[in-house]
Parts: sequence; structure tokens; C-alpha cells
Amino acid sequence: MRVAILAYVFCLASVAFLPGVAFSHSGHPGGTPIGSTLAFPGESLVNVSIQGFAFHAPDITIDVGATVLWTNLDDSEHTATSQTGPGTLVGSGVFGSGLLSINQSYQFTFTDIGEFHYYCLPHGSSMQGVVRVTAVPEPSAMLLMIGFGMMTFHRLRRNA
Ligand SMILES: [Cu+2]
Repeated sequence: MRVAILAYVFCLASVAFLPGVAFSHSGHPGGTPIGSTLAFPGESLVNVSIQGFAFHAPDITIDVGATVLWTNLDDSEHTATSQTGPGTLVGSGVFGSGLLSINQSYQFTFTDIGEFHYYCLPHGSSMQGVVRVTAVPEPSAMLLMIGFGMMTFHRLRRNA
């Protein structure tokens, strides 16, 4: 009985992973809201606009290796400057756009996994954002899991 439940869980997990693989490149321009963050699985370039003294979206989740492109749409100058933590306003030196005038852009490619908090130099704590960089699931690991799930399922059916 315990094995049957295990096999069922494996099959469910396999199915849960499939849509992520199959549809990751169909493109969700707005991202997928997961809690307070906006996720962009499978996207290699994610746009963050700077408008109304705020980052849109302020909290995003991207794949490792993806690039974030910040574009300032305000008349005022803004920056996207990495900081050591939320609200510290202390530069971490990971990335920094320098002052962006209207319609100017800055891009940074995230090659490390982690949470990267950032702020706007002129506007401090009132203008902050975070980029959450996550690992891309290994396709081989997923195939292995699907295979194992199916194998166990068939063996159980034969024994039943
Ligand atoms: Cu600003």
C-alpha cells in the first residue's frame, strides 16, 4: 500500500513538472504571479519598467542565466542599484545602472542563484525591488522521475 502511494506521488509529480517544460517558451509577457513575486520561467529576457517612481514589477523570479532589462519611463532620473539586503541602501556591487534618463535602459544577466535586492540611488527606500534567481530544473532528472513513476505503476498493476 505504501509503495502504491509512493508511485502515485511520483506520477503526480511528473505531471506537475510537464506543463512547466511544455509551455515555458510560449511566453507570458506579464509573468505568472506566485505569491508576491512575478515568475518568468523559461524567459531569457525580462523587462522591468521604471515608472511613477516605482519598479514594475518590483518582485520578480527568473531562471538563472536570464537577463533583466530596466527601462526608465519617468522624466526623473532613476537607477537600479544592487544592495546588500532589503532596505539596507548599501551597495552590494553586483550591478548598478548609473543614472538613467527617460527612455534609457540598463541590462544585467544573472549568472548566480540567489535573491538580489536593489534600490534607486536618488530615491532610496521608497524605490526598491528584488530579483529572485532560481535554478532551471534538469530535463534529465525529470525524465528519470517520469520513467521511475511509470515503471513502478506498471509493476504494481501487474502484481495486483
Ligand atoms: Cu528613483
